[in-house]
Amino acid sequence: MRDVINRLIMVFSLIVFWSASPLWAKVRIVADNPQTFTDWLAELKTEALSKGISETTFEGAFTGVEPDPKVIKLDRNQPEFTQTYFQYISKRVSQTRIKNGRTKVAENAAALKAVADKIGVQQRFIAGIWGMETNYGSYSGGYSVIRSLATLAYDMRRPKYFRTQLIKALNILEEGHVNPANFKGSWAGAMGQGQFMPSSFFAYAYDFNGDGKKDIWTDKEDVFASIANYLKEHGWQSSRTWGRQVRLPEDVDGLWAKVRQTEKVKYCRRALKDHSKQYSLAEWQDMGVRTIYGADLPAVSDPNFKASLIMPAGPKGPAFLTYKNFRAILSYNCSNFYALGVSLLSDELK
Ligand SMILES: [Ca+2]
Repeated sequence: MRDVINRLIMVFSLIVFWSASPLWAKVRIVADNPQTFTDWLAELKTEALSKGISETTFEGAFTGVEPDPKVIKLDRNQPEFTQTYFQYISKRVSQTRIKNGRTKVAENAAALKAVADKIGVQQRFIAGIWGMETNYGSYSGGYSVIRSLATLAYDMRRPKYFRTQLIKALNILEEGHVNPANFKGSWAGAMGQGQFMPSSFFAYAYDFNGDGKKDIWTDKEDVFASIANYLKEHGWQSSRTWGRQVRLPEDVDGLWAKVRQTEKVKYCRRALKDHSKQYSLAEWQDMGVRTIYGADLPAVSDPNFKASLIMPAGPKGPAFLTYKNFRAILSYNCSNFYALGVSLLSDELK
């Protein structure tokens, strides 16, 4: 028996050693699919043509396209999220980004105002997402959307998800929203100045200037309207803000024990598991929570207006009450650091 166990331990150790070794990493850079890319592409073509993609669009999109080893490498080596809250915020909401943001907001004042008025999302939040996603459109990724998505769809890690995105990307070309030469995005296929995946494009992108194209790559009005529409469709309230930094009563642990979430979080778990239960501002006031300046929390007449507490740097760090709009920002990217980044940047762009 002991012999068997020892043998099992040895086999297990070898597996662990092999999977952690750099040699393995090197081997794995090739896409993980027993089918050749050519055969795979032929099957994809049949599917695409049955879904309304023309032969011309398909052939145009795939001429000379091979899987991109760089994309596979990036996909395999996504770093663990090890930044602390303060490291993240100081980098993402830097003085440079705030300063650039004020310039960009001033330069695009007319377009931002027109979009904000029509869609009902305040300008500073549109600019906040724009700034966090692509540094106000200055960096939206230089990868070919088709090549990246084809690589990830051909590879076997999440083939189904990326195949769907790839077909939708072909639909974008088919409908002529973007010049194929400009069809660029992040290595994972997030596109344009607001970094939409192709499925989000069809759900939320917005043709604001009415030229028949949802141009989230080069048309500022379309970019802003698409970001705003995304938030709006995820429950944005134009008369409210994201939340606020607050001062907690002395017994933080006692408060947290009382308010912490005890039910199972059903969506955006990665972020919402760290939120307290939701209470009205009057209830938070009763529990001793005040504004960061020590004043009473504002009185809100709407009984459905609730807020949840987060402490992104732990009980000794800053505390925030977050409102419904904060959850709309989380729908863009399910990360409290990200949503706080957008929120704090927006506050600076008021
Ligand atoms: Ca347009």
